[in-house]
Amino acid sequence: MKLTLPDLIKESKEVQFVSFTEVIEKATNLFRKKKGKTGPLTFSEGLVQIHPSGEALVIGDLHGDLESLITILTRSSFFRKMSKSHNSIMVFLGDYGDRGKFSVEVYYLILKLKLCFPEQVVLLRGNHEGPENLIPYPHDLPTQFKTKFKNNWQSVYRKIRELFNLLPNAAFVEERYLMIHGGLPPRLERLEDLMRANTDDELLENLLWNDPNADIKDFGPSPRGAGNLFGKKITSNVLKKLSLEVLIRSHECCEEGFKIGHGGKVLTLFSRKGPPYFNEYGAYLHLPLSEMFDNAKLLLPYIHKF
Ligand SMILES: [Mn+2]
Repeated sequence: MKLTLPDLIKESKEVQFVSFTEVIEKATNLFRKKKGKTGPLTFSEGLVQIHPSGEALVIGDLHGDLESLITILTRSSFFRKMSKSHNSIMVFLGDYGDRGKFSVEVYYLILKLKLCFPEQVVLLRGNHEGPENLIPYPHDLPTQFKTKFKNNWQSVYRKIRELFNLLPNAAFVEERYLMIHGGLPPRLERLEDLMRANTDDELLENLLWNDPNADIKDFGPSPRGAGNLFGKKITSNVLKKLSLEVLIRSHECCEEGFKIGHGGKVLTLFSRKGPPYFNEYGAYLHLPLSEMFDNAKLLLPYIHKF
């Protein structure tokens, strides 16, 4: 029998050590072997190419907010759309755990989605899925694992960290959008450069941690203590070099669930609500992939607040 969205939600709410471990192991195997063109996506080392046809659901930071994830999946009807058409895809922009109470459930749900629709789901790496030498603070995933899995927590934690290292760092839609969790490094000459982020600590840190800034012209240190701030000039230079039009990223809380910066060249999406943040809305993007939009302001009709 085919899994439905209500089944999947029920499973994620009931997740235990055995089912969680199993889903991590299966997803790890999938990430290890999945390379090349399958359906609407082409998977390369660290980078996913999205072909410009069909539609995408794009989701920003979730940080353990299971309720918002369920709201998005239910309202967008994308589970049904993906079951019906190969050209419907989902892109998650990273930061699935920490902060919210339901990190385990959120990881379970998104990994299970990936296993159900391996050719249609993209799970990008956020700074909360970052390398072991750059752990965000606060990182309460270990505490949540201890509470839920008791003495078994360490083995699950080891496994999920291994999986984090396999998540792609970036995705792009030909001639249109670059999708990453944080932001742009100052020098990026071609899309292929994104594939070496796993062997380049500085590049990876920039991709996962950077934020766009309206006041800074060029590039400068971030108050986060990791990554940098990048200005409008960097955005326009890098996008031009990559022949892309708009950067779609998450990583920052937005009062309205989204914000547009750098003259419409950067769209930030934030898809969770509740403490420790104070945003009134979360938002997601329902993106028609074949249409050409060269400015995030043109994407406004496709942004859904909840
Ligand atoms: Mn982040």
